[in-house]
Amino acid sequence: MRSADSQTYSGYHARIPGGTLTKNNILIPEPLPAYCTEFPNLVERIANTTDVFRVQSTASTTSSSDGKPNQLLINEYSAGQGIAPHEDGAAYHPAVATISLGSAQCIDIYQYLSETDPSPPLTHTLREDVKLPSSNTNTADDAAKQHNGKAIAAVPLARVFLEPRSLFIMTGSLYQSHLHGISFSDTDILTPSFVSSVPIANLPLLGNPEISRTIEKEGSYRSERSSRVSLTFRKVEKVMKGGLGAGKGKGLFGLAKR
Ligand SMILES: O=C(O)CCC(=O)C(=O)O
Repeated sequence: MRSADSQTYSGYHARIPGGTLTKNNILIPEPLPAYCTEFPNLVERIANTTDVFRVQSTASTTSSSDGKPNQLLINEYSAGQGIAPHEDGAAYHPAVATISLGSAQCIDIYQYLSETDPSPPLTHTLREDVKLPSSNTNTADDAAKQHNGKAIAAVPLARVFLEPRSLFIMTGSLYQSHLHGISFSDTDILTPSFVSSVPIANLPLLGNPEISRTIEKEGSYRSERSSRVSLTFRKVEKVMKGGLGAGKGKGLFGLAKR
């Protein structure tokens, strides 16, 4: 998957159709490719499945309120590749819809441990018997890394198993005040509770019945990773009206890296 609008970030490979962001977080729009707007019309299907992309118009929002994402991020990971915990940034409406293709991979949700501005605790889980670590049990000593000067918990707060052909929607505080990342590993160990590994939050929703059967018998399920491609749909809130021609001569062409 190589093209003029593709870049490589720490091993995995990323491509961003739908337009380019200026340094001021304004999208210079380009049409999304036909493979996600015509057949299959993924954009329409996502808009029909969830209203997370329906923006309320405000003075600073110039996106349409049609409930559709307007940018696609395509990442390709080989076994062993991942992405460090991060937030997607202020350019986006706080929602993301990710389709996974190829291999399965776990995505991890991390909390900030900052004393002044911690991530809020998760208020519910998909399974009541799944115990997540409370945010109060973490201290600054548990922090593994920093992001924008704020300490991040070393152990993920939650883990979601992204099966091939699944749609994962993340919004609310998970998007706005937590971080997400994918471990640099070639194996995911799926467990139902916090024993040897972070429990899988979406176990009851998984399509592969083999996983629950194996966990019931053996206590965990081992998923070997191979190549995974993710299609991450997002909505940039500010869109340049008229596309590229509109910004000429207005000093808008400092393009953001991502
Ligand atoms: O590939 C994924 O599922 C997550 C990608 C992601 O978080 C990103 O590229 O910002």
